[in-house]
Amino acid sequence: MADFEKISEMLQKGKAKDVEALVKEAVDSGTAPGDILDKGLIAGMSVIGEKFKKNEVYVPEVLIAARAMNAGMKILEPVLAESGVKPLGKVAVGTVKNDLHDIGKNLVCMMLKGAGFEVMDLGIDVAPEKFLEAAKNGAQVVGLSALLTTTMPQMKAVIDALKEAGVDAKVMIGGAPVTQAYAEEIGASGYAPDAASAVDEAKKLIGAA
Ligand code: B1M
Repeated sequence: MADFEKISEMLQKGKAKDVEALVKEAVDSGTAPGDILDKGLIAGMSVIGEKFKKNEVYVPEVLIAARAMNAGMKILEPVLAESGVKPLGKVAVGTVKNDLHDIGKNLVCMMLKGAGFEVMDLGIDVAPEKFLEAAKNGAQVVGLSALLTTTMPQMKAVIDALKEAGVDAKVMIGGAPVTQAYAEEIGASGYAPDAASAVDEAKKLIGAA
């Protein structure tokens, strides 16, 4: 029987090597990969997400936990692909055009992956056409990050591009200067103030909350 608690605990402590070894052990012992993901890795990352929301842990701890998550995922991903476990949904995330800030965006990607989403990381300085393309390629949620007041209007440009093309994807926005009021003003489907809330919001937007 795999020790899910231990996987979760080591992930929260950011012990990448231990997580990798425990996941390998669990896979080798024939544990269902979906269980290793849900009860071990995702369970651990959820605890980190909740603590991050409450300011009980900070960005460095989240990054270290995410690195441990990635170490486990490296072992688990091929097994999951073979076993046909479906991701929760597909989200494309990027920092908007003319904006080069990516620390928050990376955290959002890690948390979404940690929650079981398939994440297309579009990078920084992403033009509206690239977000549109991602939505056409199956992203149910398009996630936009902006850190500059001068680049926030790019979020509206993405929403307009999606509308014009008649593509029905939800748009979730976030970033230090972004607010719920701004999301409402530009017609975004959702807003999240931090990376852990981005998971809740994405789940809500695809009807999985
Ligand atoms: Co820049 N910068 N910066 N910068 N920078 C800010 C944003 C600024 C507030 C600093 C300041 O003046 N006090 C200011 C913006 C002012 C404004 O517009 N109101 C600023 C400026 C002016 C600039 C330049 C213009 C400076 C210059 O060159 N004169 C320039 C612009 C470059 C460009 O983008 N074109 C610039 C450059 C840079 C660096 C390259 C040096 C570096 C970025 C490095 C990198 O990202 N790889 C940088 C940094 C590090 C910052 C600060 C210090 C920190 C940003 C950060 O990473 N925070 C920032 C000051 C600050 O915010 N205190 C500042 C940590 C991160 C975890 O938080 O990104 O907010 P954040 O993400 C959070 C939430 O917002 C949310 O979740 C995350 C985790 O909880 N979130 C989402 C983010 N995206 C989300 C998406 C979602 C949901 C939630 O859904 C999709």
